[in-house]
Amino acid sequence: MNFIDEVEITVKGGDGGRGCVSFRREKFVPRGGPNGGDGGRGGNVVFLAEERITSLIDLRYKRIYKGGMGTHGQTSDCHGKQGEDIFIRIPVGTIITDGDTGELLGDLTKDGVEYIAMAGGRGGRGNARFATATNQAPRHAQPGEIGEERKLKLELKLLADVGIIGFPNAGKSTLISSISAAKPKVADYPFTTLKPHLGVVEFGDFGGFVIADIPGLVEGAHTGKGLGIRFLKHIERTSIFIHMLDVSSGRMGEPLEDYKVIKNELKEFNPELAERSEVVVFSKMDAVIDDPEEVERLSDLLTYFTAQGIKVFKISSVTGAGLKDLVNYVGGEVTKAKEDEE
Ligand SMILES: Nc1nc2c(ncn2[C@@H]2O[C@H](COP(=O)(O)OP(=O)(O)OP(=O)(O)O)[C@@H](O)[C@H]2O)c(=O)[nH]1
Ligand SMILES: [Mg+2]
Repeated sequence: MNFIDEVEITVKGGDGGRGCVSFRREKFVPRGGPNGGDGGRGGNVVFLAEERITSLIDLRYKRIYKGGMGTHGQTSDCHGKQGEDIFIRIPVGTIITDGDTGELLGDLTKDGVEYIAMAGGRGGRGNARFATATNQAPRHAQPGEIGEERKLKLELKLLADVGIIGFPNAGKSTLISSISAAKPKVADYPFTTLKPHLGVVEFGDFGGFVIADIPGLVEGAHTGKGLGIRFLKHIERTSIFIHMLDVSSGRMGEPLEDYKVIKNELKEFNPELAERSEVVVFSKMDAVIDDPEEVERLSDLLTYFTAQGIKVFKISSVTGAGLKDLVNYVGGEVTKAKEDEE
């Protein structure tokens, strides 16, 4: 699978170049002073967050990143050149922690943001720097500082405003492909979606909101069943969930059971997620047959949620019914959440 959201790597600052020992030797100047230049600083290892990078996959294949070495100082007060900085391109939303202590070092949440993970070693000073009144001909210079090394853990947590959750086959990917330009695979079997997808939904005048479709959850997901819950972290940063329930006639099992199972899986993963604001979506309304029993079934279901103050939207991604209302409501909630943040 080409979606990797956790890697461990080692970064090492470039070694500093060594300082030079040398003396001026010119015709008719019998005892020239020291003129050894400083060594160059070692290169830094720098992370660069870029929107077009969507996974940490590239870091899977290369585990050690080292800044370039500074060149040595030279005679005639020539300083060494600075070592080359190494840039590691990572997705926006990557969290960097110390691999040994777990200390949080950086959270790169904006496109174009840089983070210096390890600075290069200093260049050694050349002997020209050591001349004093009492020692006009110093015969020593400093070695360059060796670049420091550090283990880092990188973890990608996608940045989305809205997360779509639900059982496999509930119609999550169909919804995101109906309201955004994202085109994840849609198919009539569970676990079609194997990695998170992001889509931008046009809304209001702030450039829309970002919605995330993640693989379906099943009972026991927190113990690793199905695709497990490792994708849940990608909706941890959203402000609202769209909880999708397949309400079509003739489906296997009960929508309400699905709902409760997923709530429980969320709680097992992170109790805070089970408390996050959500709207419930009755999906596949076009596939509900017109029959009094079915009408009653849906109205009971609706009553259950409204009694708890949970807003319900009835939609069909196939006919487009209800999509506008859903987008308007969710967009409004996202806008409010953003204003609260500011
Ligand atoms: N009739 C009808 N079928 C739908 C609708 N939305 C989705 N489907 C169908 O339901 C099936 C599953 O849809 P997906 O969007 O792949 O479901 P998913 O929730 O993303 O599934 P996973 O990725 O496996 O978790 C597909 O055959 C869709 O065509 C709808 O509004 N009406
Ligand atoms: Mg899907």
